[in-house]
Amino acid sequence: MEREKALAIVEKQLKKKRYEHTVRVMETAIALAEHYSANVKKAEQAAIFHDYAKYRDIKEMRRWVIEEKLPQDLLEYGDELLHGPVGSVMVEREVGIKDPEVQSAIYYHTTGKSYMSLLDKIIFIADYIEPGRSFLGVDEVRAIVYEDIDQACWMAARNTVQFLMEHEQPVYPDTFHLYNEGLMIKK
Ligand code: DGI
Ligand code: FE
Ligand code: FE
Ligand code: FE
Repeated sequence: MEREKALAIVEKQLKKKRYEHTVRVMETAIALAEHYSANVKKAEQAAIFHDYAKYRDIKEMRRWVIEEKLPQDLLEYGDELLHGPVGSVMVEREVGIKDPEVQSAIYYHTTGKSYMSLLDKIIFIADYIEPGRSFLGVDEVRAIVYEDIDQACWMAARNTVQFLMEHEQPVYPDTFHLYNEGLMIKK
């Protein structure tokens, strides 16, 4: 699908601020894909659609989780986690995007997971470091992402776990798995 056509489709789904975020995630993901020799067109498409479901009705998303037989524990960790997994199915049903690599990157962009593909990592970290983000510690991640994308993803997971725990929010197991994986590789 043409970039302009894809952007026009998501623009209808998103508020202005979120659409602008999406364009920055796209630019960041393309730069990372070029740097790491990933599939640039898939990175572009996954980035454009990563937040496709962000503003869908929560009840509707919960229904998709049940009817599409997504992991039912998604219903217990806070509604912010729904838009990735549900979005990965919605883009197939509503837009016709049927590409397991692209859909996986959309699926895991919020939580990450262990054993991410290169495309999963690019979308996960592009969403975290795009220039509009100001998370505590994000500059440290930006400084390393072109040298070591695994370390960058690990730092993002660590920062997110820390943030969620400080606010006594539940941490989804996939996010912990990404955090633990980084420590085990570093031995
Ligand atoms: O959709 P975006 O705002 O662009 O970014 P995102 O998809 O990374 O979503 C960020 C939100 O997700 C933020 O409110 C924190 C939340 N989040 C990320 N990881 C976890 C999480 N929430 C829970 N409960 N558990 C997690 O592991
Ligand atoms: Fe998101
Ligand atoms: Fe994120
Ligand atoms: Fe996003």
